[in-house]
Amino acid sequence: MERTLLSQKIKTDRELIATNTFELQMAKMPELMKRYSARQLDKTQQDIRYHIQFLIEAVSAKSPVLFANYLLWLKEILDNLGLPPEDLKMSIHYLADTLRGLYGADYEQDIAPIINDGLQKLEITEVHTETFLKAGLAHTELAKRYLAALLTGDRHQANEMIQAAVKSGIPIKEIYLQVFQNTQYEIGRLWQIGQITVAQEHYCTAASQFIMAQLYPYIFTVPNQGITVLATCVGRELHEIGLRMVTDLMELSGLNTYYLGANVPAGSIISAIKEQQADILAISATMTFHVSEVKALIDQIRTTEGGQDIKIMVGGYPFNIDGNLWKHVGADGYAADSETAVLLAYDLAKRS
Ligand code: B12
Repeated sequence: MERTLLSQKIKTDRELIATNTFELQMAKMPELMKRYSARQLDKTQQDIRYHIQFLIEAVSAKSPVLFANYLLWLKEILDNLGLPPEDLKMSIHYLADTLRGLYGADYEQDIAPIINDGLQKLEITEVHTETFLKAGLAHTELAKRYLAALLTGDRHQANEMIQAAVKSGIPIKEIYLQVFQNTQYEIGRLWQIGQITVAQEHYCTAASQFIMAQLYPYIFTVPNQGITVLATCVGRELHEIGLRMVTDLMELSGLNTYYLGANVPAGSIISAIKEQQADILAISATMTFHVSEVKALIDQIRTTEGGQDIKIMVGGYPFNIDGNLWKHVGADGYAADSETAVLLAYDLAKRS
């Protein structure tokens, strides 16, 4: 079976696969019923669904690194919850058994190499995500003070720090990348290792969006070069700040942007491209399980009247894990961050 078809088949079968895997794990590891609370058993089932979602994307894109990165991320979370990595490994083994039983030769050819690579990485890799606010990086001290203010619930102080930094001459671009982006990554790390709550993450994220908006008088001052970039997150993607940073720095460089944010249906994106006469479409995805939606959206645009000419750039977490993923989704280019995204947009505009 062709690998796109195989990944679609796994998608269709995912509830069956999740149930069979969970039942197999409980049958082979009956002590889990005693060792785990009802909530942990529930989470184990939920995790199996996640394993399948990430695996589907890795199979479709022929990208072992997407699955291995997910396993290492989950290992770190489980470590911090005091759960042994052995449980995760066994869960992946039972998932493999279930998939082998369902797909036979297709399993051996297209799924086994990805699962085996992930298991091997789990075996040999010590995971300990380091702080994103490393000493020696530009503006780390400011980023640390900014995050400390947010974590104590003082967004006014955090806002004042940023306003003062801009007035002291620190370029907006540097504040975006070294302060906002790095503190968002650090917040993610702190959540992942159980040091902050979801509520704290939500507070900090909302506060940073508000503080970024206070900088708009500086951002919307640059003469427009007549190139329009329509920017959107794909499908059910909720992470929108990365894309917002991309469009803000584009505005600052003279590009005209039309930012749609998170959770936009494909039909609306396609009509907005026409209405805005966009030259470039920028698509963002953070969750790996949205990569196939990026591909489906690009396929749909390319088969829509007038959709062949628009240049399409992509970015976000999974594209940073696998540097070739942008080709798989059919984009014209990819950039790792908002600074290089601006350069890419000008480059794509020249090519159109
Ligand atoms: C804030 C946040 C949220 C918020 C988002 C709110 C919002 N309004 O955006 C909420 C609470 C909704 C959320 C939800 C979830 N989140 Co979250 N979230 C984050 C967090 C802490 C910060 C995201 C962020 O703002 N990053 C800062 C921006 C600037 O960085 P960026 O996105 O990478 O963008 C840069 C580049 O990638 C690039 N770029 C981005 N887009 C584009 C587009 C183009 C065209 C180009 C060229 C470049 C480009 O340029 C950007 C700027 O330089 C991250 C941590 C992290 N490492 O990012 C976790 C994180 C992404 N979340 C994570 C998870 C697991 C989830 C949930 C599944 C949690 C849950 N159990 O519900 C859900 C999934 C929601 C969904 N369906 O989309 C994990 C993902 C792990 C993984 N292995 O995939 C992370 C990494 C946290 C962690 N360390 O564990 N989250």
